[in-house]
Amino acid sequence: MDSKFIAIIAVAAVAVIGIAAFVVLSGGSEHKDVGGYGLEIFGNVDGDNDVDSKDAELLQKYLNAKEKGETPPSITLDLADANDDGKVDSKDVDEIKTIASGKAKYIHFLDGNQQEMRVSTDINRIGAEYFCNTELCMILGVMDKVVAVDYAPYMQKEFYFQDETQRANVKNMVSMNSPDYDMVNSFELDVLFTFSYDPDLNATKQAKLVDCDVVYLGLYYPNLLKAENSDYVHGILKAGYILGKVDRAEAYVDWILGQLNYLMDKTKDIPEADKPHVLMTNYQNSYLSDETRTNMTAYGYNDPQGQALLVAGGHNILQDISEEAYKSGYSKAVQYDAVFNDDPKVYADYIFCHTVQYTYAATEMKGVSHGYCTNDYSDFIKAWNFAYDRPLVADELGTKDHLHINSGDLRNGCSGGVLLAAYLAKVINGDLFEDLDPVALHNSYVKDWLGVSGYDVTTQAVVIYPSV
Ligand SMILES: [Ca+2]
Ligand SMILES: [Ca+2]
Repeated sequence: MDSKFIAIIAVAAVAVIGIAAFVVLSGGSEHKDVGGYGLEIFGNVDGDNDVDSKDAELLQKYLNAKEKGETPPSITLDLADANDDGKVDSKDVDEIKTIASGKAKYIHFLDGNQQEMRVSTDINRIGAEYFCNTELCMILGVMDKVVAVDYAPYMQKEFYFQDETQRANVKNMVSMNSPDYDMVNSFELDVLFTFSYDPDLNATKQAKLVDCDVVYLGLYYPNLLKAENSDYVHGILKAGYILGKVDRAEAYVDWILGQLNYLMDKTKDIPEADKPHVLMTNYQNSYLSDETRTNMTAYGYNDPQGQALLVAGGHNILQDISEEAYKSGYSKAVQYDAVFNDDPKVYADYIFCHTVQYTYAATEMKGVSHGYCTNDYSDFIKAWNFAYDRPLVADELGTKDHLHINSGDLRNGCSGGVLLAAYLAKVINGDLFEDLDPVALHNSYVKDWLGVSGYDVTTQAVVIYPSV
C-alpha cells in the first residue's frame, strides 16, 4: 500500500491551491451573535466570538471581586490585557468598551498562527494577497482602500476592481511568495493581508515592509465541519475589528454558518452505506490530464475540499484506500489503480476535479481557463473529455456527467468552501436538495457579499462543467 502514496508537501499545495469563501444580506447595523467561541482578540474575556459590553461587564466584575478578596468569575485571562500595557486593570475595561464602540485605535489579537499582534486601525492603503483576502475586502466593503494585490487577483482585476479608475491604478505585487520588497514598499501600504501561512515568510515580510502591519488572518482553514470556531471564521471577524466593519463581518459569518447548517441538516442522517462515493481531486499534474503520469491527488478529511464533500453528504473514497492517508495531512497522491480497480470496496460514483489557473507563485497554468473574467468553457470541456477518456475512468463512472471540472474559485475565494459544498450537494444528492440552487447562491455571494451588481455567473463566469 505504501507504494501507492506519494507525500505532498503542504507548502506546494498552498502555492497551487488556496481557499475560498461566500455570503449574503447587506450588513446592517444589527449586532449578530454569530455563535462559536475562541475569538482571539484581546478583550474577549468571556471567550465567545466577539468583543462587546458583556466582556467589559465581566472584566469589571472580575476586578471588583479581586479587589474585595472574593472569588472572581471565570474569565479568559490570557486575553484580558486589551490595551497591551502588561497589566489587567480598569483601563482594559475602558479599552474593551472602546473596541466595542468601533473607536479603538489599535486591535490587539493573535493572528492565524497564534502570534500576538497589535495593529493600527488607521488604515487607508491595503495590500491583499490572493483571492480569499481580496474577496474579504470586498465583503467588508473596504475595496476602495485596496491599492495593491498580488498576481492572481490582479489577473482578474476586471472582476475584482469594478471601479474603472481604481482598476487602472491598482498595483500588482506579483509574487508574494518571493516578494520584491522595494517594489511593495513603494506602494506605501498600511496593512498587508497575507495568504501564506508560513510564519517565517510572514516574519520576513513584517521585517522588510516599512510602516506596514503584516496580518495573517488564517482564512486558509475554514474547517467546514466546525466552522464557527475555525481560523477562517475568526479571521473574518478579526478583519472586521481591524477594519472597523464588525457588523458586516458578523453578518457574513452568520450567512456562512447558516448555509452550512442548511446543508448539513439535510445530509446528517444519510446512512454511510447510502452516500455516493466521491474522489475529490485536481485536474492538473495528474493521471487525469497527463498521459505520462500514473498518480492523482486525493483530498482527505482535513482539506476544505474533503470537508465540503462531507457537508454535501458524500463518502470520500480516500478513506477506503487508506484510513490513515484520509485522516493525515490535507491530500495524498494515489496511483490511478488504487482508485480504478476491481476492489469492490473502492469505487467512485463521482469525480470532482479542482483547477487552478493563476497561482500564488505568480504563474499561469495553461489549459484550464476559468473564473469570473471569462465565459469560455472550451478549456473545461476539453479537460473533461480528456479526463473521461483516460483508461479506466469511463468504466469506473459509467456515465460522463458524473465527472466534473470545477473552478478554483470555489475553494480559493472567501466562501470557506460553502459554494463548493452547495454545488457538490446538488450534484451528488440532488434528490435531497431539490430546493437548492447553487448558481443562485453563487450569484447571491457575488451580488450581496462581494458587492458586484449586474453580474451573472451563469453567463459571465466559468465555474463548473458540466453545469449544475
Ligand atoms: Ca466576548
Ligand atoms: Ca492592560
